[in-house]
Amino acid sequence: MVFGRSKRGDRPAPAEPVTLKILVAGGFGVGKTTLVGAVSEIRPLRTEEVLTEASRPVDSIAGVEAKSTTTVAMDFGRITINDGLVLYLFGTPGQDRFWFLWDELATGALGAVVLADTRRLENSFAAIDYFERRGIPFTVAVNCFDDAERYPVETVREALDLDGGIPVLLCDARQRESARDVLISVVEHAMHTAARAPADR
Ligand SMILES: Nc1nc2c(ncn2[C@@H]2O[C@H](COP(=O)(O)OP(=O)(O)OP(=O)(O)O)[C@@H](O)[C@H]2O)c(=O)[nH]1
Ligand SMILES: [Mg+2]
Repeated sequence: MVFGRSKRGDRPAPAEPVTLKILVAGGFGVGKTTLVGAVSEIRPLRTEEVLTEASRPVDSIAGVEAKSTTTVAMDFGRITINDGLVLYLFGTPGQDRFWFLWDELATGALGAVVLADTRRLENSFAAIDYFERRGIPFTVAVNCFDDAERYPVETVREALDLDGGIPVLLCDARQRESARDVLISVVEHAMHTAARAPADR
């Protein structure tokens, strides 16, 4: 009996998905590790260390009293948005003393999420400044903690003195769908920014 080659062999090899690097940044204890963990389809890599008594005067955990650990290097996760697009997520450390790691983490990033907590909005300024200075497109996502007052996104935009073109969203970093929407917003915003760039020059 003669076996013919199946038709399957004639199919073009599936195209490799585009992979993009996205940073998940923001102030101390704002929910970066939580977001990466909620959305990642692989077991996220975490670099958590226990918060010590000595750090209490420096790193306020007001509003996140259940917090017992902090990220000391980075979080890493992955999410497939569709057949053609995979995002690699890099969560930054939130404590100021780990700023020296940010440049390394930001290398090659397409865009970033700046997570914000309306109870400590001022903690977002450093991350916003960082991305503005380097021209890295970012979305601001307010992580709506249960006992935090809710504000309309336009109020948050004003308080953070953000450009009209920067997306501002409300999210729940614990919810996969919500976190996914934030990441899609970053990708869309970065694409629009890249598309506009040649005309601006
Ligand atoms: N209620 C509520 N708690 C949250 C939410 N997101 C995070 N948390 C809690 O808040 C605390 C801080 O979350 P993390 O994800 O560790 O914050 P982080 O930004 O990674 O913190 P650092 O790495 O230390 O800067 C944890 O105890 C979480 O369980 C949220 O959306 N709602
Ligand atoms: Mg963390």
